[in-house]
Amino acid sequence: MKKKLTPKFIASVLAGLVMSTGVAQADTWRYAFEEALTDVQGVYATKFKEEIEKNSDHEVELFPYGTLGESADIMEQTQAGILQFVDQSPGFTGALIPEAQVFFVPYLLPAESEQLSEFFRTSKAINEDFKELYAEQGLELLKMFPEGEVAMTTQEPVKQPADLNGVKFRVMTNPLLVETYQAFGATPTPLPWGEVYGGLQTNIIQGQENPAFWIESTKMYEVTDVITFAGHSNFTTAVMANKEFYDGLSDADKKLVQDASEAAFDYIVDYQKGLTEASMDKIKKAKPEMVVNVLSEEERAPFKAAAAEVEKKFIEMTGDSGKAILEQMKADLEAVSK
Ligand code: 6CS
Repeated sequence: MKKKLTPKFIASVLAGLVMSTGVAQADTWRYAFEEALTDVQGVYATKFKEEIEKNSDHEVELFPYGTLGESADIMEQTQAGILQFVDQSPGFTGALIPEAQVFFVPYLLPAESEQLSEFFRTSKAINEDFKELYAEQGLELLKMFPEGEVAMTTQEPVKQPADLNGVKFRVMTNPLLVETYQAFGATPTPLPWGEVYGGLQTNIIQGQENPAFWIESTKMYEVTDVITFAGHSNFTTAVMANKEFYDGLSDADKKLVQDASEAAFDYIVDYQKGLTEASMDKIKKAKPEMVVNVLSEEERAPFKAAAAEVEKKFIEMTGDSGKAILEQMKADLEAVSK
């Protein structure tokens, strides 16, 4: 995970890829993601690969984080057709598709996991409206799925927004997350993933947010003292294909890709049962002095109040299109809450 991504290293990997296209079978599909093979995105990708290879002659080559660059790089490579599949989280897609920032309106998504997976499975906003927006960027959206409740990691306890005053808080590179953490009282600092551990270690930043499995697997707990669950967000990610590549597939291959995406979705929902608890247990074992706070309803109230302001900003940033997606999402959420 900590391999240095020098321009020379990236160039050599890309050169290798370009060269290999001449000799590799046209059927080898390349799929990059933002995490390690054993993290949630990697487990999803592995299941997708297994399904494709079990049901066809195609091969899927997986490129975890650290092999091809940052999230922005793998998106660029997919849009350019160097990669066929990419997993990029909306946290990084905001510049390309501003509406994808809707996932950062705090307290929008339900905390309850069955309800949440049902929402992703059935939502019109996710499965139809976002599909169109991604298509406009040359991307075939295959699946969006949740990766777990997001927790804040800091050096001091956070019980109220005022506790975040003066805290340089890393967020993924999207403008709405900056608004969210401003509304929460912090000083938001957008950074790509590769700069987070070092930034915390050297005190350039003092806080960040991520799901428990990621705080554990990337050893971020080593450079943090307090973990706070405020229930404000669930980490959402998205898997897509280069649209030109996808459109060029036979109907049978399109079905193969869709079926593999469905199977991987079901698998990853199941895989995540108990993952937050298991990850927190590992963190507490590795660092017994870690302070873990789950905010009460009363403590959450001022964070919830800030959500209205962020929602307003989202609509200002995205106009009618964003407003329509937000309304559709609320209707879809209402439908699964019954
Ligand atoms: O915070 C981030 O940047 C990273 N977090 C997760 C859970 N996955 C990938 C992403 O790069």
